[in-house]
Amino acid sequence: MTNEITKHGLIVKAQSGFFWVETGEGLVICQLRGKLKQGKAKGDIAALGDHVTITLLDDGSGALENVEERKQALVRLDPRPQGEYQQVLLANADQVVFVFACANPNPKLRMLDRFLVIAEKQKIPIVIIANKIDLVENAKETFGLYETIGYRVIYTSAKTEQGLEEMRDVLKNKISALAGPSGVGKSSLLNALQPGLGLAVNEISKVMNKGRHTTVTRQMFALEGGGYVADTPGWKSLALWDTEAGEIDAYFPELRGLVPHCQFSDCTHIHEPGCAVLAALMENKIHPERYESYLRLRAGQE
Ligand SMILES: Nc1nc2c(ncn2[C@@H]2O[C@H](COP(=O)(O)OP(=O)(O)OP(=O)(O)O)[C@@H](O)[C@H]2O)c(=O)[nH]1
Ligand SMILES: [Mg+2]
Ligand SMILES: [Zn+2]
Repeated sequence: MTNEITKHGLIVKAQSGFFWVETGEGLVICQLRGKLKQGKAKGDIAALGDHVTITLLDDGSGALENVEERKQALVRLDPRPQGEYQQVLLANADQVVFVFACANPNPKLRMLDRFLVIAEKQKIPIVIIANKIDLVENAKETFGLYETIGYRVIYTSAKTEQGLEEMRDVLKNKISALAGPSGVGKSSLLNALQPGLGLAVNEISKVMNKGRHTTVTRQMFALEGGGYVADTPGWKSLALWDTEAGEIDAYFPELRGLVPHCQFSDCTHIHEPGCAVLAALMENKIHPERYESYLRLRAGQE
């Protein structure tokens, strides 16, 4: 080869050792350069959302030369015979967007609280979408709680198109991981924002849900206004690995400010005297359901 051309890019799709890299001048399909594969990998060396350097090969494909350090990553632990392996669902997400429905299906707030803790631990900014507001009288009754804690909640209806401008605004020029239970309207919302987008996302997640041994495609989709959304199914199976009971309180925004005021530095906030969390609970400054979620996550349930 005479003069090698190197380019920077973003991995927008990953499947079976192939990486689709958006260079700004089109997509290049790449494979890992041999040197990157050396040693026993404990996790994905390259993944969806990674910023990379590639060299263009004569046949139009590319070699992945270097992977930039990740800002953070959504990671799932995969137990394998050779030892635990860290699968990267998405690297460098600017935010995670949790979609829940106000009704049909009823919002599973225990699940939302669990998702929130996982995202807090991974230090990924969070947006909550309360969809299907057309089905209830007052969506704030259910989701307003999360606003008081400090989370951004966007109230939407894919049906009446309420809240779509705000959603579009929040997604613009960012890489967003989208997650939420089945049937809450994720695809409908994306389709309402940009026709065809939700359908594309759905196709991928169907493939991913078939089982662990089928081909896994991870992909993010370009938004017309700039930015990407990536469907990240499988949050339900994202264990709170590597998390100790004693750190869970730090992932509840309304608890973490109180912890320094507890009498004991290793307070579990369950039974101790002089506990600032229990005091706040008594004064209705902490929502009992959130406290229940804290107890459950602490106990490793759910
Ligand atoms: N009334 C009402 N129905 C909605 C709304 N958004 C979606 N739906 C309906 O809810 C059902 C599920 O919507 P989907 O968009 O397929 O949900 P999803 O989250 O993509 O589900 P999965 O792909 O299974 O994860 C469909 O029948 C939609 O028409 C809404 O804002 N209001
Ligand atoms: Mg869908
Ligand atoms: Zn305490």
